[in-house]
Amino acid sequence: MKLSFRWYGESDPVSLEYISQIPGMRSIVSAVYDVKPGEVWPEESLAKMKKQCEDHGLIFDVVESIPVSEDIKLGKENRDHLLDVYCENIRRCAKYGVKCVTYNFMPVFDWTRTQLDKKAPDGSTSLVMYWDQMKGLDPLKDDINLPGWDASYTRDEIKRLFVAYEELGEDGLWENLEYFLKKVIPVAEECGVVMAIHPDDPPYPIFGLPRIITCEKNLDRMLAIYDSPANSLCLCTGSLGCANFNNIPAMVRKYSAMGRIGFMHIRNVKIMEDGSFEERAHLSGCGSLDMYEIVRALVETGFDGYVRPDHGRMIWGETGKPGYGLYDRALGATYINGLFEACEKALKK
Ligand SMILES: [Mn+2]
Repeated sequence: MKLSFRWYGESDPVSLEYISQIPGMRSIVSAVYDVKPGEVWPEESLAKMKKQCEDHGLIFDVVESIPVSEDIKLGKENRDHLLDVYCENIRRCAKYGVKCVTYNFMPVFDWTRTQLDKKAPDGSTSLVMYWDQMKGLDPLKDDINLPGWDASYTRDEIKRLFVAYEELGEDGLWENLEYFLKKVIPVAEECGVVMAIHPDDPPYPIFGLPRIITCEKNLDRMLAIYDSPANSLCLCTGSLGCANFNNIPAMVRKYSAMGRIGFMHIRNVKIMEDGSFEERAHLSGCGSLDMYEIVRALVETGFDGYVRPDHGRMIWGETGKPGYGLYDRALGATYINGLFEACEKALKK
């Protein structure tokens, strides 16, 4: 496996120097943040990112994400233009050494939490989603201001999007994903890039918006649309794992054996009795997921793709971007290294 770490560019309070000090760290996962979604990424930005990483002994070879415009997801008339831009961005990333591009196909917003700094008894804070804080909220009536929601939308725009997705429904979203894949994957194949779709977070409908990258049956369907190693998964254990119906070690084993996992996001999550969930420390004992079984599944199937610790808690007084502090993600990386070393040595015996 290739150990990686997400970095938000020069505005990230976590420096490349600090990231490079994490044992075994190899790759930087980043994106171009200085243009709007739907625009072509300047080559200078990619060249600069590559150089900055190299200066710290790191490799910039994973992009997270090239965002997919709502108009592509909705199948609007201008999608062909937006897809041309999308493909051009894949080509440009490849030119600067990128091997894996992550994206998602979630309508309107990327992820849903009700609080970003929920304090645990030990004083650490993390992201949580509690159903009792979601109940009664209606995006068509209320001014919803949940963390993770794109604040650039006006209330009217949000309402229009909700209506458009209601009309589109799950079937329509599948059709538009198919259209996207059939345009994009051949380009990725041509330039040696693996496209890795991130599952919906959480993996079930929120406020009636359709969600399709949610479970084994749907992942099978997504991979079958375009049968190529370039059409792969970013298997996020925490996103799929906040629903009890997903058996994460079994899914990891299956898709890794198929050679269809380009990127692993490894983190732990605790599912509560009512389906609410809390992001927890990476250690198996801290959440609902068995991290040892997840890593064993990867090792035993010969996984050689990218791995990164995903969201961490805020600990030791650190402040910064919720989920993306240095300390707890570095602890996660070290734990992941330990699991891999143990599983690899056990396999050789
Ligand atoms: Mn993730």
